[in-house]
Amino acid sequence: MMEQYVESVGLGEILEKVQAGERLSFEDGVQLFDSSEVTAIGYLGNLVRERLHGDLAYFVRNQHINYTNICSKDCKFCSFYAKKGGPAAYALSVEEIRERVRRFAHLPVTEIHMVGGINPRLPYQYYLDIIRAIKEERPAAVVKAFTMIELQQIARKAEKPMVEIIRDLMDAGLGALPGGGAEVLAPRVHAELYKRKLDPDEWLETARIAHRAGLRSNATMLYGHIETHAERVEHLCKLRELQDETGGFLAFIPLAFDAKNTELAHCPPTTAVDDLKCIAVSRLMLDNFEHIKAFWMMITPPVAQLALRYGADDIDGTVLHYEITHVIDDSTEQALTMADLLKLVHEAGRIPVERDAVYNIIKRWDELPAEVEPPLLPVLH
Ligand code: V47
Repeated sequence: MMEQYVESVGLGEILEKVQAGERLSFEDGVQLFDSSEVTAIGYLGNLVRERLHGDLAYFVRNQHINYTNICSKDCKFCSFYAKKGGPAAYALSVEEIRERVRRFAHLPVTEIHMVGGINPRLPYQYYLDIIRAIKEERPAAVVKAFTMIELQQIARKAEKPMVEIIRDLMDAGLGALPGGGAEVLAPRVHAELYKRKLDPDEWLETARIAHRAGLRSNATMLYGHIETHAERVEHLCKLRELQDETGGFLAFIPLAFDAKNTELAHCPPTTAVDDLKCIAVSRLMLDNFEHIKAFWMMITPPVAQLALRYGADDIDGTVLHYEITHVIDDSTEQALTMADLLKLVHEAGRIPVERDAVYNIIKRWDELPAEVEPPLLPVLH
């Protein structure tokens, strides 16, 4: 039935490739994004998702820390960095970072996700000290910190080669890299939106060096602004190529653009159809990525729930304190308790699996518990 429907909407050849486990081409990716047949695209994404993960859906209990919002890069899509009329400038001291970790010491957090702006005043030692401080407060947690552009800044401050600072950071306790800063790996988008940051080749080269040094990372794509469908697919193909080479990527996360308080305020919000297509097409194109994450905070919990049937196998988790898009205006603030999260996953016909930052499995929730212990996790602020 479903197969006939997929063929009838012109996606028969792609279906055959997916069934045969064959790699999709650049043109296939563009055809998928150009199609409005989101149910057919989701069916295809789900075939791959279930082949890889069956009914499992992963989540993590994490805390986000943004160590500074001072940034010299002036990206047009960003509402987080301190600018006139925007949020007040700050840079957390090592002690303040310790405090932030201690604030949630009673909760079973296994991942600390830490990123910040490119703040030229922070010395090399600071980056090592903040990692060490977090590890002292939470020795068992994986510290997933610093995007490729931050690594470049850290290397500049250290006046050392990238590979050496990566080793220093790993010695201090860095366990993985988050996927931010990739934006859209296409020269036109780089020139128009984030020209002072790493260009696509530099981002990929930094990821290559990190992966070769044994540091695994995620990768993101910021969609829903000026990018074309072809540029999205270019982004996915570049990541797929690097993954063939290094195998260092853990998860891919499409990030829905939130235009509020940015220079691109005229961009309409992304739609559920586009959010679901991004999930499904990335699942289909990134045949060498194990995990596709639906970041519920950006696409809303209901759409993230559907994403678990469109290609996503991961829902990020009980994010504590997210500032990148929730700093000035709280109108989009959402809350998801641990009980909400388990219900959401279960209702989608999936089995919630708690994992750490590098996908070690912590606990499988085959049945929904009557009560969740330890306490329900609050989310955000
Ligand atoms: O690189 C910036 C994006 C990223 C906006 O690795 C925006 O598990 C939407 O990378 N609207 C940082 N997005 C966040 C990030 C991330 C998030 C969740 C999980 C993981 C992971 C990584 O946020 C930036 C940029 O691409 N961003 N401004 C905005 N207005």
